[in-house]
Amino acid sequence: MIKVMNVKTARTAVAAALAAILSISATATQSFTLYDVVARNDKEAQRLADSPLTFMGCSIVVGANRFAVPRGQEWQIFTLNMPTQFAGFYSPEIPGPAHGVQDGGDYRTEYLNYDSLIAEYENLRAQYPEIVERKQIGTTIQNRPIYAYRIFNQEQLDQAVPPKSIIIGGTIHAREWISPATVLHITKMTVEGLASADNAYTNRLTDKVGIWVVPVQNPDGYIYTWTNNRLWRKNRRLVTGTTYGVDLNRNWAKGFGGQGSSGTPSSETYRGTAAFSEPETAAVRNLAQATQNIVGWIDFHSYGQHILYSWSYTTTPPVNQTYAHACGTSYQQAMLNAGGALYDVGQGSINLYIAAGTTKDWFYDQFNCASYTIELRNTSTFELPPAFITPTQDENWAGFQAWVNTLNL
Ligand code: 0X9
Ligand code: ZN
Repeated sequence: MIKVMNVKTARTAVAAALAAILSISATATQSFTLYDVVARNDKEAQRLADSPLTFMGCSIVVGANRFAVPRGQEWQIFTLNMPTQFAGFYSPEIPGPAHGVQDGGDYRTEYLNYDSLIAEYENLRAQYPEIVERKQIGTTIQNRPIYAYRIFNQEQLDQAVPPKSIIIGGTIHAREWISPATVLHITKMTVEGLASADNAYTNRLTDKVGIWVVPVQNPDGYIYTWTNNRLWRKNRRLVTGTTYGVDLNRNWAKGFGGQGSSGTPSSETYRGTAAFSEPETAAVRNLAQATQNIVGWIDFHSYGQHILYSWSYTTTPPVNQTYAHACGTSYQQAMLNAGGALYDVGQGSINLYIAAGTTKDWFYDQFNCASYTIELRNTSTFELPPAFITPTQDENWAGFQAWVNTLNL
């Protein structure tokens, strides 16, 4: 039985209508009809993965799969010619561009829009200029800057041997809003800790390793989830006539084109025309290639509560499995010790599904480093209720420190 992944969103006409509504009111809801579609064999499961429909689950299986179809476009389900069952209605809220910390929100209890997120990083940089540095690493399809922030200790600059580096990335998938929220918390706590605390973690950062943070790898997509379609996943490249988006987590060179990615532009897992065809993935690749001694990479996603190491593109185990599992387990155990949730630890292709062209396989392949995808809370939805922002941030802050302290440096 194959497990494949897919997901999709509303169509251009709906998006345009919503954009018109949004110019009048800040908050709007979208209307979807839910259907369970039964794939009777691997071929039908693959057809679902290649379809333009929005998949509500984590992995497409032979059996029932729940899809959200924009209201009025239910015909799309019936053209599949597979057994289907109506499963209700779904109306996610899209807050509109003005919402966020700029109107008094708190990143611990509310999701921040793109400008508010970047404002948090800029405030941190203004407050701690000797610890935080910004670099523009690229420009998106829609011409927005992509930023990386370097957290380092001045003492590192005096060392003869350049320090080692960790890179962490958020928001490669637009709708996974808990990702930037968690990356921001880890960044803030790290910077504040470096400025004032003295413990195993801050000592490691002082003596041995610096961190680069790319809070939003997919700014265009993230903004689109705030203005047009809460369930958008990909970037915003216009691929053909009315079809948008490349899945930025299928666009990396290791295993590019293989199982768990799609060559169909409308698919939620459309890989693009070539590895690094997208400016967003090329930007993070360029940062990595310009960085000395990469020892770790974490790409923060949701949902599912998994700590996943390579390989993703194949079920063959990685050579560094013992080490990758040990570092993952230290992250996991620290979360539990901090009163957090249980995340499983394992190989991505086995604990989740096979996915070719992902970030963590490229980082592992290039740098032989401790490389992970972390699927944050919860186990059922991309729309994690705001009440779970703080607990997710707290457990991952504990996990992240333990992980850094476990790395072979
Ligand atoms: O499919 C993805 O890109 C990731 N899951 S998500 O629901 N956030 O889209 C997982 C990629 C990690 N690796 C493996 N599945 N092996
Ligand atoms: Zn994701």
